[in-house]
Amino acid sequence: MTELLMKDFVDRAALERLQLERMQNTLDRVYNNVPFYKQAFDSVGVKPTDLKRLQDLAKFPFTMKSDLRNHYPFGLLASDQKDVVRIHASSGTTGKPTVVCYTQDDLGIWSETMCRTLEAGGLTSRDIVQIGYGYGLFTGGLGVHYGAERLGCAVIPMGGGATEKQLLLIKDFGTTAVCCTPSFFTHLIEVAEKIGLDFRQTKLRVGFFGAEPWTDAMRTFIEEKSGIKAFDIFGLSEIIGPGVSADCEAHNGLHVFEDHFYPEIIDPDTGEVKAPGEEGELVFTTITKQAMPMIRYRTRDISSLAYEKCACGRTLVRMSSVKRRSDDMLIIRGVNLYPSQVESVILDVEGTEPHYQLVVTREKAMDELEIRVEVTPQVFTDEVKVLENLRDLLSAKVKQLIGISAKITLVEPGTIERSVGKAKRVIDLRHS
Ligand code: DLL
Repeated sequence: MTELLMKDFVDRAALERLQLERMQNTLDRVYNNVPFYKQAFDSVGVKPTDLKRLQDLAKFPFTMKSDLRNHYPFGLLASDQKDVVRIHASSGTTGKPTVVCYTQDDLGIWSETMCRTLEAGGLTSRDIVQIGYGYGLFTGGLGVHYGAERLGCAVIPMGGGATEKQLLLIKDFGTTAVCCTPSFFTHLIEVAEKIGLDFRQTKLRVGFFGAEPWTDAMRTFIEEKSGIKAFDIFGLSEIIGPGVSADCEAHNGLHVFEDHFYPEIIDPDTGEVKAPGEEGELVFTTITKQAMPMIRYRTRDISSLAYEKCACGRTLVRMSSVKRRSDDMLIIRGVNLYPSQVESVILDVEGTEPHYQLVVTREKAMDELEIRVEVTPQVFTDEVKVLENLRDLLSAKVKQLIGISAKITLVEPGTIERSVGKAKRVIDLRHS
């Protein structure tokens, strides 16, 4: 076991002492260095010294994405500008990007937690890791890259896209691990089939998939089609990038690297902290980051926390995999719906492909949902009756499991646009 990996198996009492000390230091630093935090703490009458126990964090105010935007680009810096060595940004849906900064120490933390992420999926310095996340302002590419290098792997900095070249390198370079979005990997599977490349005949054995929600049904699809083991990796730019939490071989939630990132689950409406096991919005406080620490950052991601020891032996808390965000919920004729629910239904039915899109329109004040689903080439060339039966079956399942009537449109393989990064599953035309 490497020295880094040992950090995943620490005694919880010792971990909590370390967290408290680090949290106290962080609160003190931001209060004294960042006017935004001083004002936010003062406005609710709390001081860093009010944090006597970890639970006292609940007294402190939340930080939101809008706070980063309002202090664009560098207003939340807690370090001297000269100590910043890297800047990333995540593109918001509207307007200015959210900017995040790193000191040299922050990059060290990041490569450490990404290294632990890859170790949790069984990688060692013998592995050849192909990075299919985008490089650039997005944190995916460089974040995973540094972690893999820290582990001593041979890193192939492919970046996103270039599907056929990705496949060529997997075959010729003997890539053992691939890192990309799950939706892009389904595209790699598809093109591999087309050009007659069988992953089982290559050295590829594991994939680290994240940056977007994906279901257990998708994991099964990926593992069965490609023969590799699929691990879920989670993170967000504001907290560090990828490397906030990681799946282990038990696949029973993602271990949060709690010695750096302190998680809470809150009720998104009241802001109250919820008990372990209860579902709610995930909130993180960074307790070691220097350049841009985040205090109680609201992620909008829905999850729950489990503190029981994992079958893998890790003592770090597990967060349930993020299947939805509070802001990707569609309300259609009063029914709440998440794209991931549709994904589970589709992948449960024989003859479909994991390429789908939800199109929402409004006609005469009535919301209409169309679910476009690709079918397999075999089904597509079958008789019309087969297609009709499949459409009726999907429609009935959506009605039964999600409680909504939707128009199902079965489309030819390859019709829905493939993503190289995060998939765009929803086209909402109601407000355009
Ligand atoms: O997506 C960081 C990342 C890169 C994570 C590569 C994993 C792999 P952002 O662009 O800031 O950062 O987007 C963060 O993506 O709040 C979630 O909503 C979503 N997300 C990230 N990982 C997962 C995952 C990167 N494993 C936002 N499952 C987060 C579900 C995920 N959602």
